[in-house]
Amino acid sequence: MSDCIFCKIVAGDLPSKKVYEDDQILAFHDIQPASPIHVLIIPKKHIASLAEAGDEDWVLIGHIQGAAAQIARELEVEQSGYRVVTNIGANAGQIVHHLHYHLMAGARLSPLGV
Ligand code: DGP
Repeated sequence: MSDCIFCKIVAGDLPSKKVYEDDQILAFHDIQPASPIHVLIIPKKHIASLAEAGDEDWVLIGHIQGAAAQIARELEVEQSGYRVVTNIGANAGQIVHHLHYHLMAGARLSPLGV
């Protein structure tokens, strides 16, 4: 999508601090980190959110989850713990409408909730 920030990052039209990349997904540091380590993991394919994912996307989404665990290992936060979360829609605070998983670590994270 031409007006999607994350599609522009995938295309290389916007810079990012890459952590991991393969033919299907990209991971990079969040520009506004909410924790000492805050990485975004996205599919290269434009999917607006988990709610818009189709049956054909589940393998890709599983791959993102696996990559999250691998990245956490490489960032050496596996032992201390980390969070992987995706926001869907307004109540969850989704701002960028390209599916992304936040990998957050490096400090004791606040509980999920309101
Ligand atoms: P969400 O609220 O779940 O839609 O989170 C979007 C995240 O994306 C937010 O933590 C800030 C981050 N973000 C927005 N624009 C950019 C950008 O251009 N580059 C990077 N690296 N992160 C961005």
